[in-house]
Parts: sequence; structure tokens; C-alpha cells
Amino acid sequence: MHDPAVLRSMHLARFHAEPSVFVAPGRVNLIGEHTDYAEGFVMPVAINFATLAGISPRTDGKIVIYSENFGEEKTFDAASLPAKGSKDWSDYPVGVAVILAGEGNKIPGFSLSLWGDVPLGSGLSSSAALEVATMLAVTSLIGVTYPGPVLARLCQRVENEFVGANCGIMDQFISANGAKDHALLLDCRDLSFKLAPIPENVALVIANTMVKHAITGGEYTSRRAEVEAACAVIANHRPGVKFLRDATVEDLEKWGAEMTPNSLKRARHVITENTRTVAAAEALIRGDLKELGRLMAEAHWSYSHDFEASCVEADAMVELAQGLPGLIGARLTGGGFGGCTINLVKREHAEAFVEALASLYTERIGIRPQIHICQASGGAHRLEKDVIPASL
Ligand code: GAF
Repeated sequence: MHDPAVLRSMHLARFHAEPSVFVAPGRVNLIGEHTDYAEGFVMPVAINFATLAGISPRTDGKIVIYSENFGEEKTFDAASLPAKGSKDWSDYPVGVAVILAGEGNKIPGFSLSLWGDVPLGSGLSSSAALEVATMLAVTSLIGVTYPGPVLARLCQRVENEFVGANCGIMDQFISANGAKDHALLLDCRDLSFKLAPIPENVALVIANTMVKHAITGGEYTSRRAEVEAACAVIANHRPGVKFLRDATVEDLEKWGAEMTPNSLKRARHVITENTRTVAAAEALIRGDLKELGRLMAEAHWSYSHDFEASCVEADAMVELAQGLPGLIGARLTGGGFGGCTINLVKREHAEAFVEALASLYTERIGIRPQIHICQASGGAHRLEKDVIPASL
């Protein structure tokens, strides 16, 4: 994570005011992909890549936002905020103010400095980290406290209603509610969750294919539409089925012929992924790493073949990892179409694993990947002055 003391001095130099500083992590998902908006299960982990947000009040009614990552400052009028995003990095922080205003909060002028190290476009939820950090900063400034799950829902609404990305709840939820050294088995229907401890001898190795991922693009939306179309076919026969969470593989056997071939495949992924995710959490909790790895591999190929959300590079990264000593399980993580793979690796093999995977991938694909050994971190919170966090 970037140094909060540096963000404080940056803010002070630019805005001549001492900021309150907040941090929100990115995430990696161990298993459960494109299941959140089907009211299913996911198992993400908050990681030690994060966004810092420093905020101080202003008296001129302006909202001035500086991003160190983009090297840009944007100014808005707190009394007349835009109704929709403009496809700019500032959509995320401004969207937070807009959603909060819609909730009946009076939004005052403020200066906000943002600085993150979650790699952009890599499927590690840099945008959720940005929203959650900003949400904590602005709510603290206006003196409002939302419970973590409510805060996550508000951030999801920033994406859905302001930015125009039709995402589910997973990323914002884990950024707001992550638990150090744990994965969360989250039930996206009622937002209840179970903690699954990550054993000390297991390393989270995140390998970036260097292929850019984005959920604002058409593929995420079209997959979601295919999932919902499949659900509508089943609901014609079983009206109790509101989301694919309620459907079974038997439903697909009975009524799959009424779906387009793509919808049928997408639904098969989502339905089997829900079962795998619950089983994976049980395996992790009872320490059955072999079964966890098997489920992760099955999940990857379901994501690749049925959901068709992988790419040549991610398939290669997973295949190459599978031949290396120490691997427990590997799969493409996040929204798909590029981004990162998550590799659970026995800790004593982690460094050698990183070296070997980087050179095999470079040889096969011709691009040097960035590979990180990450920590399972806590969720978003305020950083007290002069306290240097060990991790999140
Ligand atoms: C993206 C979305 F933002 C999440 O809501 C989720 O659907 C994920 O893709 C796929 O599991 O990260």
C-alpha cells in the first residue's frame, strides 16, 4: 500500500488543509464468478493493494478532486452535481457524492486527494476500492455512518446508476467488509457471510496476464443478459425461480432446449459455479486444500468453456501454473476477458513459483507478466495520523 503520510503531505501542499485519511482495499476472488448478480455465492479476499482517500472541508461550495494516479484535478459545484458519469476517472468519486445526495444527505464542498496502487484494468477491483474509500471519506465528513453492507450497496449503486456499469455486489462488499487472513463466503441474496481462514502456509499469488479487463465494456453486460434470459426461460415453468441461484442442472436438462445455445452454456456455468463455491468454502474451512484446488480448476474451465469469459493468455497462465511445484489451485479471477489469475500456492514454494510462472508465461505469450504474492487484508477503514499500518 502507498504511504498515507505521503498522501497527507500531498493534500496539505495542494489544498492547505490537514486531511482525514481512509483506505479501501482491492480484492481477488477465489471462486464464484458472475454469480453475484444471480443472487448466488462468491468467495473473495480483500488484498493489500488499496486506494487512499484524504478529505478536508471547503467553504466555497466546490468539490475539488485530485487523483495522483491520473495527475489531474477536477472541480464540481456541490450544489449542482452532474446526473450521469462522463466516462472519466472522476465518475467514481463524484458518483459517490451524487448517490449520497440522492439519499437525502446535504453534500458540502470538500477537497479530496486520491492515490491507489490497485493495478488498473487488471480485474482486482480498483474502481470498487476508489468508491469505497471515497464513500468512507465523504460520509465521515458529513457525519453519517452506514453499516458495511449498506455502504457496499451504495457503492454498487454508484456503478449501476452513475457510472453505467451493471456489476453485482461482490467487489464493493469485500472492499468494505474484508477480514484480515480470511476469505469471505458471501451469500449475495441476503449479504450474510461466513469467514474461511486462509492457512498460514498458503500464499495468494496473483498473476497479471497484462491483458486489460473492463466491466464497462459490452462483454460483461452481454453475459449478464444471457444469464438473465436463461433464468426467464426456467421461470416460465417454475415461477419461484427469480434468479439462477434458485435453478438446478435438472432445470437445464428439462428446458435448456428453449434457450439459445449461449444462454444455456452461461446458465450451466452459473448454476454449477454456485455449487462449487459453497463446496470450496467448506473445503477451505476443513483444510482440504486438494479438494479446493480441484474445484478451482473446474471453475476455471467452466468459466473458459461455458461462460467464454477467459482468453488465450489467461488459459495459458492457468495451464502453466498447473505444472508447477506447490500449486494448490489456479483460475482466472474477476469479471473476465483478461486481468489476473489467482494461484493458491504452498508458501515454501511461492517465490520459486513466481519466478517459474513468469518465465514460462513470457516464453509462451511473449509478454512479461507482473506476479505478486499478496496478503489477505482487512476491509476499508480510517487511518489515524502517525499510525503506519503494517498492512491493511
Ligand atoms: C466484476 C463485477 F464487478 C462483479 O460484480 C462480479 O460480477 C465479477 O465481475 C464477476 O464475478 O468484478
